[in-house]
Amino acid sequence: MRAISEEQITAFQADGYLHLPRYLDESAIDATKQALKKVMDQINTFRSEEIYYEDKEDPASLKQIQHLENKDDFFQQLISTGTVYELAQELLQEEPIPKNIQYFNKPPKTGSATPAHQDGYYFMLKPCRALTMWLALEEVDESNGCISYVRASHQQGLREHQRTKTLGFSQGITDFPRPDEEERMVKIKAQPGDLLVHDAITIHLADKNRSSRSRKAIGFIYYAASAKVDEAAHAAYQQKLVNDLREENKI
Ligand SMILES: O=C(O)CCC(=O)C(=O)O
Repeated sequence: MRAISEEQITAFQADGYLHLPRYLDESAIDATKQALKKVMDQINTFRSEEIYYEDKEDPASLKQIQHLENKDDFFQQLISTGTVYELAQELLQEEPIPKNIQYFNKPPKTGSATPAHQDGYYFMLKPCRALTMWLALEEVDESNGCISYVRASHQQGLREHQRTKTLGFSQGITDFPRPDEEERMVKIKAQPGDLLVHDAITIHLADKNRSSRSRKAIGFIYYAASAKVDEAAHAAYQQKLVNDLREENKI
């Protein structure tokens, strides 16, 4: 059975993103939250470069956990089998390679903005064929940092990026926004279970969380099997980032 329609595939190809309301039902979201709680219970055993806090000294400011697939089998299954994996296959139109399943939060009042970026910049793939999915675990709107996409930006190639001060989103587009990009920006409000999908070249960003609610989500990264990673460049980039963050006392 197809996860989505032909029209949705066409829209994804034209716009570089897709919003699938209530893609996962309430019971799937509950199961995800429970598995997340199990992961949180072991948080002290994870390497510091896999957990980011807005303020390292404040456990309530947890904002990101990397590689949930290695921390609980539930997440390994979620990214590599079933409806989410099948959707990745339909949209990539080839075999998806699951790479990372992440927890994202923007804690109330303190969750910082996500700078405008393209995931492909740090994926370092040739060709740059990959996609990211973003599953809302709670209500997300303009006040708590909903995701914005620049429509059709994936058709215009990768842009220059530079280091930002934002932990977890360390790269931002140098010359964003270009004149027409504000008009093409689409803010996506989401309900729990909504799934957003974007191409690795699509420009996206999110505001900070100004509300007193949290903003929890799960991110999935898939590379296309035909995309080859520049392993040496990627490893050097990751190592430099970890060294910089340690030096800055952020992790
Ligand atoms: O959660 C966010 O604010 C941004 C997520 C993101 O950039 C991504 O999933 O690629």
